Amino acid sequence: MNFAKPLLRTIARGTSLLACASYATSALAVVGDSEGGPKVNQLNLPVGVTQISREIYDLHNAMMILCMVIFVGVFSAMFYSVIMHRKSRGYQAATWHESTTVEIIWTIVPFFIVILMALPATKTVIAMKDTTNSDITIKATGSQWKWGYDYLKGEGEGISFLSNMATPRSAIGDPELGEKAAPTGDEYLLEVDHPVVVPVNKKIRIITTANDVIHAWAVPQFGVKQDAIPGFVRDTWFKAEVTGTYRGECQELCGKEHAYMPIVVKVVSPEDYSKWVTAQKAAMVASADDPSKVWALAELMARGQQVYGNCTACHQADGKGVAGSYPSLDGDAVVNGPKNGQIQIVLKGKNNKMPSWQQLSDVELAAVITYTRNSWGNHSGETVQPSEIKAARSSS
Ligand code: HEC
Ligand SMILES: [Cu+2]
Repeated sequence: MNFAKPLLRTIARGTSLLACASYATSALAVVGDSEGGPKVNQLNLPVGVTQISREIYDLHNAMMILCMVIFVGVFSAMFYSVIMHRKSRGYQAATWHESTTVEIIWTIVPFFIVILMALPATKTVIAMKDTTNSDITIKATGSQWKWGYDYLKGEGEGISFLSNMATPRSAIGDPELGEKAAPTGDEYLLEVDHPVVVPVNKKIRIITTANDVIHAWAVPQFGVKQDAIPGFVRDTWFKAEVTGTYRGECQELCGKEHAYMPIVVKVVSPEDYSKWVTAQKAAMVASADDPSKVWALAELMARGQQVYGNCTACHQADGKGVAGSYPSLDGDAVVNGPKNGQIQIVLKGKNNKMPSWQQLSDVELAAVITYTRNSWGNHSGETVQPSEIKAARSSS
């Protein structure tokens, strides 16, 4: 069906242009297209930047056209018969039944149509499932409501980080409190603090799994969508052919903040990728932790300030939170109360609103808790040591 592709794309683009033109005058909350994400008034699938995504796009269009042709054919015949051969024109109903010829035709024709659709689709589905010979393997772990990434194989092996949505919660607004959303820009709800970085033109295998409920890792521009299931390991792959930033979202309803766990993948040149790997490795060495070490308050504070980046979206950098939605940690009774109360909340979460942070290491948790207990108006002066986090983990 190669001859049809340019034609189909032209038709598809024309349709979305038409739609854009007719909506251009209405006021939109998000002004422009998001870079590597959805476009304003986008109607069709993105063509994408991988072989697979282009194949999906072409299959989708080809099948839509095939369906349209059948639709028009069947309904034309039906309406023609109903209108032209109506009783008031003096037509007599035919009385024949059980025509073997007709029955054979209406079995054979759909059979060939199905084969016509199944052959190219099967070819693409098999290619999508072929995760062999990958250059880099990355594990993506879904949890309520963020992604964790571990580079398991290939250049960058050993790198691991959490990826949180970077849009501040205060910009989302709480409809229950009568608040309106105030979009921060074209990347609203599609921006993260730590994007996945991969080299261009390399086969990247993504292994998906989850900590709590089923999530799904999906990036439309790559033609990739794979469920992330707790206790199971699934995989998918992509080979991006164009450098740039590409965006996706969790695509399996996973709870209250399902909409707030975006996926951002930066595709860079091989040289830039090597630079990024070197920088990440250096940062990991710098923050490599000796779990039995007793940390000084100043050390924990410095480390805790970095880790607190995970918390600013809700509790804000000044610790004041968002009235009505996210409690202020500044002057908070829990933060200024007994250590263990706070350790339990940060470790396990609270009321399904405050997420669990069990994925952070003992040192990171000790540091961030110490940080909140000694910042803004809080001056406990005491440290929380990694050993205390370890004890709290094993006692639960
Ligand atoms: C997704 C938004 C969100 C993020 C991110 C978040 N929190 Fe919370 N946090 C909450 C909410 C909501 C509550 C209140 C839960 C309740 O009381 O029902 C809360 C409560 C708390 C409390 C208890 C306060 C109290 O008075 O009960 C502490 C301590 C806390 N968070 C610390 C942290 C730390 C440390 C981080 C970062 C590692 C963090 N939070 C990240 C939403 C968040
Ligand atoms: Cu999810």
